[in-house]
Formats: sequence, C-alpha cells, structure tokens
Amino acid sequence: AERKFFVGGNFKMNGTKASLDDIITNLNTVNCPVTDVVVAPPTLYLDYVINKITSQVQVASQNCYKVSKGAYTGEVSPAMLTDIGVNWVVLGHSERRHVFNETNELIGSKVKHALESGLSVIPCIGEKLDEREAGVTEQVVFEQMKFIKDNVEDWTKVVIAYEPVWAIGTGKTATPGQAQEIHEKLRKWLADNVSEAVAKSTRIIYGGSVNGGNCKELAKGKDIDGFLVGGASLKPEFLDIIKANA
Ligand code: G2H
Repeated sequence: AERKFFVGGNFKMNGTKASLDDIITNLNTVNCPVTDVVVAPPTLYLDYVINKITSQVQVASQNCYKVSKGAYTGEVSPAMLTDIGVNWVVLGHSERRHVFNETNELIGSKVKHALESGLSVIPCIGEKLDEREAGVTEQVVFEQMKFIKDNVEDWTKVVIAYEPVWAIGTGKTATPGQAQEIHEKLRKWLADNVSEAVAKSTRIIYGGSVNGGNCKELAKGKDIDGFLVGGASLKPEFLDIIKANA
C-alpha cells in the first residue's frame, strides 16, 4: 500500500494510573508492523505512559497551545511535549471545537506552531448533524481543511482525522460508504488545493464510534487509511482495531 495504516487511540478525559496500567500491558503485546499506532492519554499521564509503553506505540497529546511558553495558565506547549518525549498532538478535535469553542483560526495557529516545534499533528475535522442534514458537509470540512492547509508546509507530519460529529461517542457510526465518500472528496480536495503527491501520500483516518466489530468493513474503503478511536481504545478490542487492515 502507498499509505501505511494508522490507528490512534484517543483516551479523552479517562483513566487512572491503575486503568492505564491495564491498557499499557495489553498494548505492549501488540505486534503489527503494518500499522502505525499512536495513543493519546490525558496530558497529566503522558509522562507515565511514555515510560511504560513499548516503542512500537507512539504517544500523542490531546491538545497543546500555540506558543512555546509564557503567561497562559493551564496550557501546555509543544516544546514541553517534545521535552518529555511526546512526538504527536491531536488538534481541533470536535470536543475542542464544540465544548471549548476552538475556532478554525486558533486550530490553524496551533497546527503551525506544533509543526514548527517538531511535533507531528493529527488535525480533526468533521460536520455536525444539522450541517449534514442541511447538505453542507463538504463546505464545512473543506473550510476546516483550508485553515489546516494554510499552516502546513511538511505534509509528511500530518494525518487528517475525519470525524463526523454526529458519530462521535454516539454509537452511530458512519456507514463504510458514507465515510469513504467524504474521504475520497477530502483526497480530491488535497489534490486540487495542495498537490497530487500530497493527496496520494497523506493519511486520512476515520473517527466516530469505531469498534472491534465495524473496523474491518470501514478499513476496506480505499481512502480510509486508519482510525481515530475513542471509547474502544480503552478496551481490549483496541488490538483488533489496530489489526483491522493486517
Ligand atoms: C471520536 C472518537 C475519537 P469515539 O471523538 O476521537 O471517539 O470512538 O468514542 O466516538
């Protein structure tokens, strides 16, 4: 395959040292060289997880700020993340956009600064239910992509996550057809707005109620290059999702 399968585990605001120990023990048995695996524990536990997890699994922050240091109470910078050995960050997750009101502009600045600081980024995009019903899905995700694109120079450090908001944590997964359709349009958008080469090589992963039961069907979509998994990444079935394409 021209794009390596990529599976991210977004733990969101879940976990204790004890529950993370169980997840790590399970993940440390992973043997799936055809998949890039990245997990994103809560910020507080990043260092804990890094020190226990196999080198086959990389670690991501769920967020970061747009500057390296200063008077920004409560924030964490890319420089701090790289200092403790984190090399990925998830940015613009729908919960950041819709619970914490992050705008396309802010997410764009975060993408830019994170990349400049040496992190690889997983920017997230996706339409809400009312937007899908109003038939503006493409406009919404293309607009989100524009703010990402304007802030990226090196696309080898970017994995795009398409997560329709109506499918997140709801148990309502996009059908493999619905997911593939948008992934294909996003790839075309990259070809038209960045380059053919970037469109071909950039991984576009799907997120939204992915689980052990639906991952194999979804993985068949030719433009679906992996998953960003929330709830199921906390469970043993995460290993099945990692192997969805193997
Ligand atoms: C979407 C996804 C992980 P879940 O937010 O980013 O979560 O798989 O629980 O829908």
